[in-house]
Amino acid sequence: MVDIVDAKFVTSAPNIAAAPESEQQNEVVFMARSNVGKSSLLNALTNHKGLAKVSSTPGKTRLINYFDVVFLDRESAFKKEAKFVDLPGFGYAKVSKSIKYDWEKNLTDYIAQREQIKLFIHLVDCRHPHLDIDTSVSEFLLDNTKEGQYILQIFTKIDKLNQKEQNALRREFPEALMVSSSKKRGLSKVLQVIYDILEDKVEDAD
Ligand SMILES: Nc1nc2c(ncn2[C@@H]2O[C@H](COP(=O)(O)OP(=O)(O)O)[C@@H](O)[C@H]2O)c(=O)[nH]1
Ligand SMILES: [Mg+2]
Repeated sequence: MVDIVDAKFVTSAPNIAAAPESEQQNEVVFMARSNVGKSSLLNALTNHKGLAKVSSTPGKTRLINYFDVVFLDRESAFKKEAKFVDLPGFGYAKVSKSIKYDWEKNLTDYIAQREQIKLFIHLVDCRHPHLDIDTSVSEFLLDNTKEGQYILQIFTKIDKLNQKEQNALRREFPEALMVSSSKKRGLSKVLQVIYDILEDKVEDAD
């Protein structure tokens, strides 16, 4: 079992040029449309209620926020440092031909160029699994991830679906994980998967 035993805000940056210097490829990027539950998940995973402010005004923050986190593997007592990176929410502009027009250039540059990223976590509201903007993001990620980088899709707010609906979603997206931050479901699985990827304990790199 893996826990996060320490988490603290480090800094904010408006773009990749201002991102913190680092020699390690240990960044986990969280991306989602506004209001999908990104801040709530960051708080739940780190067990830190105020870490990412759960904003009542979606889309307000346009900065990339960095958090230092420490994982603890309870079996081996091994500690692993990583950075959680909270990207600004997307999806307010109209979806157009290319993601570059409906999503900020800063973000696409960041995703395509920031070599310290190990894992992209794409959060999707379980009630809206087929929005164009999320499909664009998935395609953009598949096109832009480099060797050694991983993509993980996570459905949020799973407490909003009944068991039958959850099963159908699982069948359609067998590789995705499902969480409820409010009901604290699926969180330890997410932590384990992130940890294993950071530790290169997974086989299927894409
Ligand atoms: N039912 C339910 N609501 C959630 C969950 N996670 C977040 N929310 C709610 O969704 C809204 C947006 O959450 P927030 O974390 O601020 O989303 P963000 O804009 O992606 O950072 C808030 O009203 C949260 O209380 C969840 O797991 N279940
Ligand atoms: Mg937020």
